[in-house]
Amino acid sequence: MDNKGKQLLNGDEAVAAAAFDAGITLGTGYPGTPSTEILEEFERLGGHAQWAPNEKVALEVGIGVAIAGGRTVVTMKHVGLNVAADPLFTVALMDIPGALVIVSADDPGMSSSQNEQDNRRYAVAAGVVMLEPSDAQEAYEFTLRAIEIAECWHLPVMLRLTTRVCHSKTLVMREGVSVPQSRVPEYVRNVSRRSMIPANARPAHKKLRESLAQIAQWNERSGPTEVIAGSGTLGIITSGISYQHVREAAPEASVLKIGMTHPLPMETIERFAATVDRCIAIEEGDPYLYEAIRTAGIEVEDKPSMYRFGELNIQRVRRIIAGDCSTEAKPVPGKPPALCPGCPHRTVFTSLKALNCIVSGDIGCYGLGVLPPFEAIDISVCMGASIGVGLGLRHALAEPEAKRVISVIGDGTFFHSGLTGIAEMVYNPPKTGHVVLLLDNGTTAMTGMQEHPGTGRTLDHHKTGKILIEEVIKSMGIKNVHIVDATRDPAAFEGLIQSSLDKSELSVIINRRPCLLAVKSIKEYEKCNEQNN
Ligand SMILES: Cc1ncc(C[n+]2csc(CCOP(=O)(O)OP(=O)(O)O)c2C)c(N)n1
Ligand code: SF4
Repeated sequence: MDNKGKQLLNGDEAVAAAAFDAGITLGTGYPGTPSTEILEEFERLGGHAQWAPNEKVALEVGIGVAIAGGRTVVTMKHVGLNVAADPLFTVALMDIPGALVIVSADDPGMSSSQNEQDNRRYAVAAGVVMLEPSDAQEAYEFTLRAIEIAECWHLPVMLRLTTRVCHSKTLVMREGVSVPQSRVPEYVRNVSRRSMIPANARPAHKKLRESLAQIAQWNERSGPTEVIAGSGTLGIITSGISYQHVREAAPEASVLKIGMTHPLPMETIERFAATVDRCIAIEEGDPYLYEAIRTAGIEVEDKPSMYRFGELNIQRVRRIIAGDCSTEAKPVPGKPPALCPGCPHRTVFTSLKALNCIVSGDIGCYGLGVLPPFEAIDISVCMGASIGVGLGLRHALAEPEAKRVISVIGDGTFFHSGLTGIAEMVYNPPKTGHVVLLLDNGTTAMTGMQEHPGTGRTLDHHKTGKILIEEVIKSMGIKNVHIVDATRDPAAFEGLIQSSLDKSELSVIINRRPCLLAVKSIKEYEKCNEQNN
């Protein structure tokens, strides 16, 4: 396939194209809006991509590839980096000869996330280089640059995208195979830089700080920083998608666009600030640039605090420049999200509501059970939390209330981070026992029907090892394991839930019925796999 020339791509597709053009050895990650399409597109282009059970495992696999000298891109949404944070902080200290590019797709405005965290903070906290593209062309170029930087410094590089960059299309000039192909992966032993016991990690930390100081100097001289000369009265320091809004909102302003946001090119910033009468940092989310610049003793204005929340747009940038803190017009309310008609989760929430359960919920389509008409979920924190939170409630509440507590988790989320919740349940069982309701709809529906270790199919839907949820749960020591389909017999389902709640034992009820929107594709994949056997 011709991979040169101009193409209309969104940011996710552009990262995938760059990964393909750079001959990435393996793309790995975990689905999560707005990052999911990167690996799907990479695979569609002909790259080798796979879904890991969660982001931590994805990053660990990526570390292995890069230690072997290969090139890898590891993709996740912003909250996924919380899951992967443990290996992230340590791999930053290591010497990794291959290219490890970690894509964090942040979601300012929370269009499909449970929080609005700004992962630029992770780059600083972990000491990882970060590049921030402002459109799809830069998403392409910065992916290639991230590979170069990673291989030059033997360090991981983070690529921070945000929703608008991920999902907005611009023309992208693809270079074809532009970065020299990485060396053929081979294992070269370097224990002191790869085995992070304290004796090795102490000097490694010093080495990392030295490297970051050198990279900051490189960023001053050759980094992806752009100055757009304009008026001497107004200067704007910006990065990522905010740059596009700034150019439209204030075409007359002088602009400093920073492509590498960690480590920052502070001397360049100081020189720029000195050329303008008024200098403002305009950025989505946290006042990351503002705080760093002020800490360096450079005069710069922050956006008013009301603009810390949600995405920026041209109108909001105009208001920031004007210092306008009046109440903003409310966006036209869209159609509220809802479970599809015929969704297997529907009957479940009708029953839980009728039984007056205290529901410790989780993240997935079934999270919509919190909204009318069900209003059946009491708590949801993050992926996998339903079981631990439910157990905590059971430990703390008096018996009659404790026996109303049920944890509800999906099959995808179970493999992501529910397994350790079951381990906790068996290891530290509450006096009243506990009931977990596992909604097995045969897919990761919420993020667009991705495969997971329980489906028995790989990212490209080919047959692979399949983990049977019930067998795992039984082998972990749960005796009461039931497999049901609530839609077929809602009354029997309700009866089973109630009798399980009444017992002071541990029970897992697996409600197995495929996601209505996935049934057709699942049948086709299975048929195809059977024919190929
Ligand atoms: C740490 C983290 N990674 C990824 C996501 C994105 N995400 C939201 S729900 C979900 C999985 C849902 O799958 P499942 O539990 O099977 O429920 P379903 O949507 O199929 O009902 C994912 C991956 C997230 N919210 N948090
Ligand atoms: S996509 Fe599937 S799981 Fe999600 S609401 Fe629709 S039918 Fe239910």
